[in-house]
Amino acid sequence: MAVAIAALSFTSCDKNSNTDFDIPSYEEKFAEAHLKVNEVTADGYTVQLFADEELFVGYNRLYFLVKENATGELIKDFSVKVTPMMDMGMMMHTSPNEVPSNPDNDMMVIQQNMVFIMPSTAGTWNLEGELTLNEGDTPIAFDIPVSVVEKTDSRMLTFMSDADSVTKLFLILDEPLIPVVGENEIVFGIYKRESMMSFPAVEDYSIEFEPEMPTMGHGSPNNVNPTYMDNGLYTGVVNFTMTGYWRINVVLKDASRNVVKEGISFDVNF
Ligand SMILES: [Cu+2]
Repeated sequence: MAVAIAALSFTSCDKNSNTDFDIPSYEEKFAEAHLKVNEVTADGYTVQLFADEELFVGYNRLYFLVKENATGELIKDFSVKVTPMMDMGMMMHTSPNEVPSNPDNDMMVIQQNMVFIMPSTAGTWNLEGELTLNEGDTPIAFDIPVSVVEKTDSRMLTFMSDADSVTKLFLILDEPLIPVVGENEIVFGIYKRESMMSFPAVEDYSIEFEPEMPTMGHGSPNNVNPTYMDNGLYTGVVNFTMTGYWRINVVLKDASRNVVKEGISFDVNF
């Protein structure tokens, strides 16, 4: 800030100065609000990958900006689609991922949300991508290697369905990302493994949850069980009556109200 003010006072009486001396570019502003994860060059373009934080096992929001190398300018109205792929040596598999879109109709950015189901300690994650500059063009292929960590308080649980004993399921906790005392939006996501190359969202389950403070022996009132939104995400309300260590106990049921899993929980510390 001090630099910006100095620059302003220096140039304010110079009639020839242009006004862009310290106005951050779109790219700079975006980079300030996000973490740049990686970037790769493909066919004269640079694909930049940003996220809200270091990529982790759970539900991640990924953002793509694309620059034309010849001009150094960001391009707009492009499309990017990536497929997350993990190479585990003996086998490869993908991961649940959503259809990309422009966040808030911002044509400079493509957002694609996805769930990384394992940390990079178990293998190598790569985003296999296609960049399309104009509709109908042949897509430009690119690969972005990424690193995925496991959070201390895990944001994903994986288990077999107790209802049929064969369906492998993935339950994620998305919100609250930054819990506060009082009512928080709580967002869960459910996905299943259809094959190593297909992990679709589960849209017809129900989720019941109960927060408790295990070390203090109490829960909280006014929690609201989630209802289905879209993309496998279910939204409700969790009430944290104080800061500290909370355990969120979850019961999953299928469309016929059979218990799919119980006795599972997420830990939240704040
Ligand atoms: Cu894996």
